[in-house]
Amino acid sequence: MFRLPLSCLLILAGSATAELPLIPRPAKVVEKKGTFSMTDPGRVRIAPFNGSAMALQGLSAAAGRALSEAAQGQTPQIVVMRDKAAPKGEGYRLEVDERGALVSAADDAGLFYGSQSLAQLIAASGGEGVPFVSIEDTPRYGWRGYMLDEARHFSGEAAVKRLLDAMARYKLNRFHWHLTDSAGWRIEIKKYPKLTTIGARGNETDRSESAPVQFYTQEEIKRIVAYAKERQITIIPEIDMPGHADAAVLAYPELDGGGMVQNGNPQKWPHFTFNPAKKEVLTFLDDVLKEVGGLFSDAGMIHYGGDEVNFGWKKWPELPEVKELMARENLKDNAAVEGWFNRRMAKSVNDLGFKTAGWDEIAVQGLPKDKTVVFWWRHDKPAVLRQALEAGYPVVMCPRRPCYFDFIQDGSHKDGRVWGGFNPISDVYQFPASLKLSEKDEKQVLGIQACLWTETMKTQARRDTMTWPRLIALGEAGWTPADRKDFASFETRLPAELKWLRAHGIQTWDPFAKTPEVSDK
Ligand code: TNX
Repeated sequence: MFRLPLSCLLILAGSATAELPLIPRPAKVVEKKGTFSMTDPGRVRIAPFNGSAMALQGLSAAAGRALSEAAQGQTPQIVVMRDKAAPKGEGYRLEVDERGALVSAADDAGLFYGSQSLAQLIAASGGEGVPFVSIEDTPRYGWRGYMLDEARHFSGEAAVKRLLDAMARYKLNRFHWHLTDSAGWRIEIKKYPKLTTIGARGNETDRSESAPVQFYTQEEIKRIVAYAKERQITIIPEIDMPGHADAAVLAYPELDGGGMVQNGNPQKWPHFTFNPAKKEVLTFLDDVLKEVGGLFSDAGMIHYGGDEVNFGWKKWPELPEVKELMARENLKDNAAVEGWFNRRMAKSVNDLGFKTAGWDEIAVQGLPKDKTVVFWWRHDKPAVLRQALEAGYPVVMCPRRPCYFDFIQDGSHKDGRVWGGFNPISDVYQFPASLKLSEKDEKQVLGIQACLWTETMKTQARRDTMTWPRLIALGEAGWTPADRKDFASFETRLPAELKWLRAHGIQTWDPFAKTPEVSDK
């Protein structure tokens, strides 16, 4: 199909030895004798897709020079093409032989990931030529995610874009954006300007009047969503309700669910809910969801939180609106009110054309199975996961252990959570083997996700070093089939990635050199 000029440099190498420098490790690899090197002018032919510019850029960066599109009649050395017969569902085939490299895939993500793998091989070849190889690769899970809490401490556009670049490199495809919480409201809502003029002021560690407001304008959000899409990453926005609501209540005190804003200061859990029964609250949330839906129209779902309410805040029945609701709907207690609120807001989300995503508390609220996604986070409650699966919900698994990256990653670290243990990179890598999921369970598991909660993370350096390199391990755990995972092999491929991260302005903790932890204390 494509031929190389005779001038093409071919080096016949001995039998392949070291493992290919690919992270995540592909599903199937057959190495062959020989290597291929690009010759000038390094012509490529890339099928048009959303991300083809990124693919060309990635290959050029790997080759260390600008590669150019082959004109008609010219023979390309790299071809990236659509092929219905190639692996489906984000998969790709990559063949490298004496003619050059051929990436074929059935969808955009596959074309992108195949190009990424080739770029990694070219970059690592260091002028020695890319080994002849035949790769067939498809991901284990369709959901390979990372959640960033921007409410407690704000990262901002530049850091988020760097993060998205790195996520794409490790074939992570879902960015769960925790945009609201008690410490700050970080998304502009045109209808309610005080959410950002007041609600976006300060953060978890600075509540002073002089603290800056930090939030994303709708223009910035659109830009970031498009940036992610080019990298095959879907962004799922989270607007947390009915709890974690103090920033919104600070801006609009009439939304208060029980006197939790005191002296202008939001209180901590459990004093942090919207009034779940007040008409103005429901209208407000409907309006917010409408604007959010418009900004994230490709997200497929809106995450509405739902966490940490009923088991903490007991004063709802004292609110007149809740009293009236309980009488009208025959709701006997707090939990029943929470259920009513969940169903009411899920309907709004569904009516906007989105599925409802929520933390695992929502699994008992009687929401429709086909329109709801449950995020299992309470690692100490395996029964909750079981029950969500048995009820038929699709599940994203992000249990605190080992998926919460506000937990420390090394025994020598002091700043960060520990709960019957911590989250070393090896545990992240092995996840979810310890859960012993059946084949039937696996069908309902959408995938896995890491979550970075930022209460204790004031600086980008700390957020980076809590995230990396564990997120690389999560990437491989989410992509590579269970029988191809091998931590020892992963460790041999990791050092090159620490270098890549640093070269791209991202700090990382070094598990080999055991660099000191970056603490904000
Ligand atoms: C629990 S996870 C929370 C977050 C905290 C986190 C700290 C979840 C659904 N709620 O609000 O930041 O623990 O680890």
